[in-house]
Amino acid sequence: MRALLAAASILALLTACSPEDPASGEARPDASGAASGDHDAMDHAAMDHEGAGDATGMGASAAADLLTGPQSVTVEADGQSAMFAGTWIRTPPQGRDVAAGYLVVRTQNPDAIVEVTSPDAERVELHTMTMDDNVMRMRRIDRLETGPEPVRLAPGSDHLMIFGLSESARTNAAARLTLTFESGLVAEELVFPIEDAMPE
Ligand SMILES: [Cu+2]
Repeated sequence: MRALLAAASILALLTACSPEDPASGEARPDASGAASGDHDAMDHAAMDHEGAGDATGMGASAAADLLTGPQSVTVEADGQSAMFAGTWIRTPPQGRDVAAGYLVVRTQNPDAIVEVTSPDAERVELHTMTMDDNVMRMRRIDRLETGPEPVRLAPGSDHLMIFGLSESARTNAAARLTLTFESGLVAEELVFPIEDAMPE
């Protein structure tokens, strides 16, 4: 029964997603994933791949520029500091509350993001994307390594998956995300504007 419901919801998602997403053909539903109950991985695969082409839009130097720009946020703790910039969440399709979030992050010392929470969402997961038989697939990861080299979460690549984005966040066009690092560093309630496309 559960599998049946999952399959039904995926069909609904794909149907809802296709009209406004010309790139739908690039990410096919994963039949084997449905059998294993991995429907979360597909739920958003059906909606996030539209941005896959954006991934080449910014090089490492541009990412570094963002971190030294006026919009960057620095959080410090014992023996560690982290810088954040370029935070944004893609506006979910009409009637949906699942959205992908992006940012550039750098930590002074090697570290990893291990948990993300939000007062504006039911839950947030760390996701990555891989090519598998020429099909983009998403899967959840437990940690996202960071270090002195800027790490960029971007469409078509690693991202934050936000489930149950609140109505008030959508009304305010911003959500607050709290990122916890393995070192114990916590970045409290970073502001992620909700945008239709990657901000300039
Ligand atoms: Cu995802």
